[in-house]
Amino acid sequence: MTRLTSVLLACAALALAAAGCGSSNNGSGGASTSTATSTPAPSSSGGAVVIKMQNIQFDPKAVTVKVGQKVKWVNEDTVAHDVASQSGEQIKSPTFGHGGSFEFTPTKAGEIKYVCTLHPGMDGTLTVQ
Ligand SMILES: [Cu+2]
Repeated sequence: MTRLTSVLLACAALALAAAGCGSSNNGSGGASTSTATSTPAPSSSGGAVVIKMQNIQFDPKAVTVKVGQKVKWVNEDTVAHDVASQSGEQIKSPTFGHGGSFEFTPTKAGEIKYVCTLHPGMDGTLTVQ
């Protein structure tokens, strides 16, 4: 009896917890304690857009972002790089080495052409919409 009772109580508690937690309009049960707020995509999914610095190149070389959307350059080379705009909104990062990164958030629409000042030919374009 008591065991059955406690099982029932546990079920009720779980049901209450589930209902209280996160079922707004789909009561499909399933004890999904999902913390579905992770963003696995490295490119763009609302968060920062990542541009790799790899093999003395920006990858991807041309990126389109929205105003206010963060852009993050990540140095995956063994040599140091920087980010400096040549036209459009001003960007000037310090020089940073392997594993380092630099973030920039555009505040207005337009095209930004930028380079790594250390490596001729290492350039990219940021289109801000
Ligand atoms: Cu460079």
